[in-house]
Amino acid sequence: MIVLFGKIKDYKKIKNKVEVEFENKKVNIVVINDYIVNVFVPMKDANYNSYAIENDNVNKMKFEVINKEKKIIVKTEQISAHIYDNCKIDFYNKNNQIICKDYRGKREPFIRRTDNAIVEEEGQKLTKDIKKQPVEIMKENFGDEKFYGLGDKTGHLNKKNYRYEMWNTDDPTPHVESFETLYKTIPFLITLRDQFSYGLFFDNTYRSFFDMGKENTNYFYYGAEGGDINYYFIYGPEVKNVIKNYNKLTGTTPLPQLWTLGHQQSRFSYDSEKRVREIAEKFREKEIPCDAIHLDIDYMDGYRIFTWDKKKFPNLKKLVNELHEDGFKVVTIIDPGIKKDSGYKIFNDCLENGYYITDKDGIPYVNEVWPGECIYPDFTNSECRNWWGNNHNNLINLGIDGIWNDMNEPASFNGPLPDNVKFKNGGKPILHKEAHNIYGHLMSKSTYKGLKAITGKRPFVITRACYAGSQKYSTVWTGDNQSLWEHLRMSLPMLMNLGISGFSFSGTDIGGFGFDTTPELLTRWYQANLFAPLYRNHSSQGTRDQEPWAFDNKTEKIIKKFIDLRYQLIPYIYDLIKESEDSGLPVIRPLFLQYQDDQNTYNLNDQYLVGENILMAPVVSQGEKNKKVYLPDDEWIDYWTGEEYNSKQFIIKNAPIDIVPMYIKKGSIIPNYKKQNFIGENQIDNIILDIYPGNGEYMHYQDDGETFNYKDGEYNLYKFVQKEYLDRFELDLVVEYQKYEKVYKKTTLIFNSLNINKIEVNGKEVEYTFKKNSVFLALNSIKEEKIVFYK
Ligand code: MIG
Repeated sequence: MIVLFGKIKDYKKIKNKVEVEFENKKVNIVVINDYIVNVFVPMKDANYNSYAIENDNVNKMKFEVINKEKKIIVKTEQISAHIYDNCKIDFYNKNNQIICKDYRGKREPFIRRTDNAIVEEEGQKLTKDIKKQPVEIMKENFGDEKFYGLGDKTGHLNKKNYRYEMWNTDDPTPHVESFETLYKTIPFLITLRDQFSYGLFFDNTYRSFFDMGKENTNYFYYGAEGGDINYYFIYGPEVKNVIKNYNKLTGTTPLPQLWTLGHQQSRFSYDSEKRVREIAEKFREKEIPCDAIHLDIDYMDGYRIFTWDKKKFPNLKKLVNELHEDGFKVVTIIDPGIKKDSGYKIFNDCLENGYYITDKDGIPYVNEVWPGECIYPDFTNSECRNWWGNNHNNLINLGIDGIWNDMNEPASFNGPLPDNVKFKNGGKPILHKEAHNIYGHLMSKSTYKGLKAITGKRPFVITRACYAGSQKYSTVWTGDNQSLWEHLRMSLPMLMNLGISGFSFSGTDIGGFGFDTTPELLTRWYQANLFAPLYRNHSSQGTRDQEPWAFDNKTEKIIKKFIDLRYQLIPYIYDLIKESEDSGLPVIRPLFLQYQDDQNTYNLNDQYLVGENILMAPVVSQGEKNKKVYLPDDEWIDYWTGEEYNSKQFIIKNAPIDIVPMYIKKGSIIPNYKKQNFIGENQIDNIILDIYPGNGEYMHYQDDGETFNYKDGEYNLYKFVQKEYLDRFELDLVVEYQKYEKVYKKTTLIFNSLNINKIEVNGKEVEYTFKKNSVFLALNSIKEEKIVFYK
């Protein structure tokens, strides 16, 4: 079906909405704020309820509607949408520059000159072209577009000239550049042009497609197999502003418990109490920090979710208790499939209450997953979601600290779920083809809410499948990567694109999941993902051991060095996640986010910024010992040597296996903790400020790292400001806000300069020491200090 809109006949302004009437169709242009306009054409459901956008974020807005000959202009303070016949819409900024233009021509795909039958007979994979979709939006390419976002799709940072498909898919073969689908649906595209940037959020849960100029370089388009034309145009001009506004729509990543930023160890599977104890003991014996151990599917009784195997784990409660005493948290996996077994309570409950999805005749739909034949809970049903959430009670009573959701694409071993499988969806039934891409989203939402209700703490949920907006409920990992250098390389653009697509809390399986890792690859992975908020080593059944000590002493020592460093820097990562919660900006950032005018950053796949202060350029190739590093427009200090570099240059950094190229922006103040074997090993009463002399400001956040009390104001905020003068540096430590009682008792300043003759604190000269290349100074708790470092 092709919508022929026809000519504009009339329009009506109703609150924030302009209803434009074309000859054949009514279209809603909704002004969300000065930067965001929603284009909604009801094709299926005029009263569409978004799964991604859950807050009622439409405030009353002032905007103009101008009726010109042949067009209607909807104009906010920042942008205007020009609406023409046939529902062609062009967006302009307030300087009247055209930002984004509907393509007026027809689709003209390139031709594949091939005989499909022969290709298939040879066993090669056919790349199928996308046919005309019932929902399709085409935009003109001006030529200067770079495309980012879309979550963790394979390939490079910049998606220009590539095409992807949104259909949550579990495909265990190695994820390579030619993959068009993966586990997640995050239909948010960021376009960066030479002078400005904008985002397009296509809120449609059907199988959908994004083509960034692959089939024809004159246009890009997105489309779906069903649903409505429903997209949000989000203007920058800064990419940061696009991201912030996208997060306003879909929600931000909430502040997690502090321990979740620690190192985590997983394996498919640690499948006995004995093995779990061995692993835990090894970490403590070797003093390699670790905060959590994950139990993969084999902890369960015949893969029945919410149960455990009494033979392999005769006293799980005791085990968890002991692990807690030793400073470990325990995370268990939960899959959606419920084993068809009349002696199994969860199955019976699900059946009795009708909490399952059905085939077209209303009979429970059955497919196979790990437990064998299974029924699938209907997460579109809120009662089912509550029930599901409550089921975690058992695990929480055992002391389980976090839940890892897997297989929720949903995956199935016996062919895909048919399109016509039915979901209740709160009285407005939908079919699988509409529900598929939100299955993981709703599962993790239900898990989050359940955990929150049961524990009162900030829930820790990890999910593999998700939809836009799942960041409110769950962290994500990128699924089954393999121990391949190619996958280490790809982990960086994946983390960066996830970050700018709303998912600040993410990670990849460190060391690689499938295939056997090598000492060098494992080490480089720990380095490259050093700041991935989810810092978890995981590997598949049948692969070689992959724990930090799985190889030789040298490898173990180097890995330990980096895990130690991670723990030192956790307060910096925590500050950044707080920023994610407040503004939506991610922890891991592509360089163009900060240096948008710098062309050298547009295709930088193997470097990232952590917030604004740390630049990482990990080695991601085997045997590489010299890394080309781009330093953008600021002055940078080599973290390892203290050498200073001027901006806007490429340098070669010598990076033997025990070094990851890491740079700190001049003027930075990086909060550190003392080394711990796990979060909370010692009461954290000492904050260490690692200071890189220059001009700069930093806000540091502190709270209990566990509860929601911070929402009631129980937190502390510190502001650190440093200024450089000819003869001195001045550092002001200020308590901006203080309602959390466990304030730091000690403050250690590391001033990274040797050029100091005298230090004064609040006008009084003080003693200090030199260590390596820095000055060390110990203070008590921060009240309001002015520290002057005389050159
Ligand atoms: O079919 O639970 O991505 O992390 O170890 C494989 C077993 C099922 C896939 C997950 C992986 C996990 C594995 N799971």
